[in-house]
Amino acid sequence: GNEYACWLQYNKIKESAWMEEYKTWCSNLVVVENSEVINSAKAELLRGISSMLGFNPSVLMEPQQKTLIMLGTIGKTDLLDNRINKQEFEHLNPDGYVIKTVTVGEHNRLLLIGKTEKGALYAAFHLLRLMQTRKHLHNLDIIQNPKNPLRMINQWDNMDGSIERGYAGKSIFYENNKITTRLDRIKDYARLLSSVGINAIAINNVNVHQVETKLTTSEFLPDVAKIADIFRAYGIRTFLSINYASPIQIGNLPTADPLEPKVREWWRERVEEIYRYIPDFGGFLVKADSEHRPGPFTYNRNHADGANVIAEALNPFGGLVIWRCFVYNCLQDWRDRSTDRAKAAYDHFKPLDGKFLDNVILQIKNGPMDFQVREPVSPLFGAMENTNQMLEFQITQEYTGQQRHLCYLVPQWKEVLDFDTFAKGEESTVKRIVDGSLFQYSNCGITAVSNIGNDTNWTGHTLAQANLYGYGRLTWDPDLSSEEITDEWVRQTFGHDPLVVEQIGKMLMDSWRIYENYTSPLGIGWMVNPGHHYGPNVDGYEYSVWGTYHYADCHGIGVNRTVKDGTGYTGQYFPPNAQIYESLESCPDELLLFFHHVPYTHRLKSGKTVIQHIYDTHFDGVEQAEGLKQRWTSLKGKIDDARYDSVLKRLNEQIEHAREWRDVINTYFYRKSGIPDEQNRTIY
Ligand code: BDP
Repeated sequence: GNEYACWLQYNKIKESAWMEEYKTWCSNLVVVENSEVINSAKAELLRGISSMLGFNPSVLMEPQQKTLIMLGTIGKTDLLDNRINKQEFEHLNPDGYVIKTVTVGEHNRLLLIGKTEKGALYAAFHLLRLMQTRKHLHNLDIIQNPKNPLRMINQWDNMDGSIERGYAGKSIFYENNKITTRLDRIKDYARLLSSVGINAIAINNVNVHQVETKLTTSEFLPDVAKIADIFRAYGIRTFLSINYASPIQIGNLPTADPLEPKVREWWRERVEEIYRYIPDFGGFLVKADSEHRPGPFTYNRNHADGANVIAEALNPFGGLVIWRCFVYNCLQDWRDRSTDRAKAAYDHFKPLDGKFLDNVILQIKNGPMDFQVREPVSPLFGAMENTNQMLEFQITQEYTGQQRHLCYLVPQWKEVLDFDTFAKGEESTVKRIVDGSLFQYSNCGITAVSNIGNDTNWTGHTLAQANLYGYGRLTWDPDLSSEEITDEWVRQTFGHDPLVVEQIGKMLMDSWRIYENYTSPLGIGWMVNPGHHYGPNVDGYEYSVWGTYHYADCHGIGVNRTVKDGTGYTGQYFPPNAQIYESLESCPDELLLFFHHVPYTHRLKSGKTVIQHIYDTHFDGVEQAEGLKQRWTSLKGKIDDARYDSVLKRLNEQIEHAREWRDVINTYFYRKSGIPDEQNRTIY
């Protein structure tokens, strides 16, 4: 069905001019190479073309016809090499490719040529995207090179079939503490991921329980290998999340101390066995000393000691250790105002710069707290010149409406990627740090927590498919604009009706701001129900151990994170960011309460007081949520019923919950401050 296909709809082309043009090119396909990845590319081309054009192209070993497509890799056959300037490939990464239409005399060739076979696969998907978005094929001259070496997905799937922070059904990987036998769905997931350039995946939750600890053993490795086989055919390397206490839990050792020789030996043996099953195994993702997970701290070792012992074991096989920096005290005393959770990652990791082996990468969440609707960028980016870094986003909408609310995150991610850290002067943007160009990291990139489950539409909210799509596209090229990505996605997913393209585009582009408007204001975050994190609860986390406070009282609100008289967090940034955030005058409105504690009557740059801003955004936010529904209902009849109805249902739910947010937040602040709304709207 349409819901299941996501952006790989390959709908029959009805416009005859396009049909004619594409038919000319796509009737014949020359593929001489024969490998798993090339076969995936070929299969996808056949599937897409036959579905869009209604016939099966002939697959040939030799270019006999006048006009045809040729697919392959550079340097493998004269057939391709003779038609293209090989120098064009010299500067490409292994995953790069060239798409070109060349005409020699009577002959027209559309060349899809990868630097490696993965590049050829991406080129095939690119061609299908061109067709789905109705682009001409006769004058193509495209060179594509992914900016990030690692373009990764983290599944937070548990083997009992549940998904931590999953809002789209159960796991497609596991059921009943076993790996699923329904491998078809995993293959379709691989197609979706590879179509947007994803090349790595960690297939189990970072919180590794008893049973998942055994994924690294022969009890489960044969089945893990089956999953890795599927992903490999789509250019994706498989990783496992591991439990740092594995040597104790499955190795029967008395300790997991990284400096203990027996522990070192144990990891070596474990890794050797894994590579016997999965020769191109990616490596391990590790959440250690974080939220009650075991780690090197137990043995008074630091994170570099902790990561390096595993990295040593993986190194001979080209494997990586991806070590998460989400390390903070989750048992904090809320009465202690000197501890600031936002500072934790920097404080833990910055002193270890240069101490990690080269096949270790530090994985850093985009913000210093935890995937809130708005946070500043983590000050750790750029602060470790001699340590590989990668960026972690959350596609799953834990704090952004849990796929019941529409919240398109591409604009948020763009802001993070474009943020200038000034780590090495101007233009030290986050995207240039994690793509490796600023400090010449070779192991780096972007990762994100997936938003899919076994719901028919994968993502619960059908429009949340756009987040997965947009994420992948940004990992390939962070310089793409939100608008370009959105337009591509809508056209591929819903077709080309101008009203559909315009309205859904607007819905997506406005949705993050709308969600922010009716939820927590001005960068303060966290006003959610503890535990499941859905719906408003202003003081839910205020007197708890998690380090997530807003300090609202009858006078004001916000966290003073200044160096002058606050927690000192602003000092973790490079100048001029440190000064910009430190000063009340220059701190941007949208992050004001993240950095400063101010009275409700404090005037924002917008000219409004903080309290009036809170009221206004919450009233506006609900109206805007209602506006989303109006846009959607204007498309009735232009979208298939299944998708139309399911999205409408979610939008109704969103409106209802937006009202709840508005009323709870406004009432809370009215009662705390005693200051009435200038417009006298209803506050309870
Ligand atoms: C938090 C989630 C929790 C994750 C944790 C993490 O609430 O479920 O385990 O992040 O990233 O956002 O490790």
